Amino acid sequence: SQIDISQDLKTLGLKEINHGTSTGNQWMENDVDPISSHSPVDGALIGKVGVTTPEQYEQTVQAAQKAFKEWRTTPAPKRGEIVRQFGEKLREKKEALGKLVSYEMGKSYQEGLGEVQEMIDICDFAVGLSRQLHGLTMHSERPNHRMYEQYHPLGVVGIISAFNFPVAVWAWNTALAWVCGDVCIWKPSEKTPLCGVACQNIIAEVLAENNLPEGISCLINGDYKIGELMTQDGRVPLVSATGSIRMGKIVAETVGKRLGKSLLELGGNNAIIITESADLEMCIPAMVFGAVGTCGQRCTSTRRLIIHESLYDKVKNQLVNAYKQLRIGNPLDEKNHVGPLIDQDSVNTYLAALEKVKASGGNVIVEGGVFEGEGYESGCYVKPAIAEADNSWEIVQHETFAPILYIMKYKTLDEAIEIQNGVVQGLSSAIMTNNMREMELFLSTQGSDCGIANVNIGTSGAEIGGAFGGEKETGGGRESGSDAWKVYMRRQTNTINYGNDLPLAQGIKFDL
Ligand code: UN1
Repeated sequence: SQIDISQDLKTLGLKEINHGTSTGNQWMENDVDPISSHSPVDGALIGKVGVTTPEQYEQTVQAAQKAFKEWRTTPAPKRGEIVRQFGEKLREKKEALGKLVSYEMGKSYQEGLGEVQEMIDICDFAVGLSRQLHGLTMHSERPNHRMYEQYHPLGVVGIISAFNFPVAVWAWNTALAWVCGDVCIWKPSEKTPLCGVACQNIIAEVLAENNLPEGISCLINGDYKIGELMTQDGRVPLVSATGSIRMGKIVAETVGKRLGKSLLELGGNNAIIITESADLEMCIPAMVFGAVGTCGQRCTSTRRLIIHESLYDKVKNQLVNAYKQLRIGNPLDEKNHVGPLIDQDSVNTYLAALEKVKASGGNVIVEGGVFEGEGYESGCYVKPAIAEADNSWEIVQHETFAPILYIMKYKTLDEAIEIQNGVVQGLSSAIMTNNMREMELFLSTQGSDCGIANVNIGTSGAEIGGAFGGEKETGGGRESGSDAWKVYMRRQTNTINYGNDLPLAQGIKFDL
């Protein structure tokens, strides 16, 4: 059956050919070949999006800088009100946007809706935050002096996002940045450019309804060369980038060279430790969702299971059975659990990884492969696979963005934690246990070295209220909840002398 989302595209203001550069309500055109966005669901062309030229980038930054001058003087709670209105519009368009996310990216419709829900949640969070951009006050060592700190906006924030969360990651960044008084320029993934245009249309409406200047929310499109214009640009004090470790190292180096700030959210190699006391009935769905959800294309996807030897065979059998129940196909059809990979390149990477596992000596217990025939015409549907593997193998050390799960055995919890931490990435981790000592050890300084450590839930599906991000080659950045907002602001320490003398700090004498 033909998939028709034309009504949703219309609701989101999308056309066959869309301009790709915008400062809000102003869209810039040019005659460069646009990006064609094909759906991995059925291979159909969804629409085209214009590519930003260097001249248009220049115009965009100038508009953003100009808007910043006005936006930074708008009281933070008033900025919060704009974000509140944005959240309201997202609620109205949740189904249409969720469907576009599902169709352009390939994740299940449920997960598409979940992604839009994350946008709504972060808007709510940001509205509250707009009255809580707190600094501390300190007691001065000098008499009749007062010390305090305040947070000021940074300026233009660049956001580079990935295809796998084509709308939520932008929202995490931009909703916080806006209440902090920053203006944003967003470069979405060239694999999901229509999601970018759809979001820009929504915020542009809010900005116009409130008579706000062009430049508070800007969109640019293209490949890494367009992103590079931002990373090299001294007028962009913060670049927040989500994507591969390879990309993150280039961004960090380029932004670091000009001593700018970068917020990096890079690859994960997330593991679940299944201990002897684990409640398997509860854990199996968590493990399977973690491994196959979003077709293994979350940075938080479960890639490794570290299983206690006493349970190993039992867990293995239960997993094999659970994988037999999985329905793979059109993600807009709600009876399917898993949709396609993003594109053909990704399918090739998946196949090459499976070959490598076998060549390394891995024992594949759930075979992979590419689906063919009716309903699979895009060529992007693959079988989630499981292999018994060794943590030290290069392929296991590497993040393959596909549904391949590696399982391994352990004897002592110390050994399990060592395996869990024995990768270059440090994003998410979990332990399945009903034993308080095991749980506390896992969460202690001797435990997981990741930015996220969970007990009795999987590695993926974090809520927006916590700080999101990871250590080591995951890049160290934190987005979303807790005090992640601080990276979008500059801190200023203020000392005020309200007395009639000038005592120096540290008791230094300087008599004239
Ligand atoms: C990502 O894959 O880049 O925790 C973000 C999760 C989601 C976000 C993932 N809330 O799985």
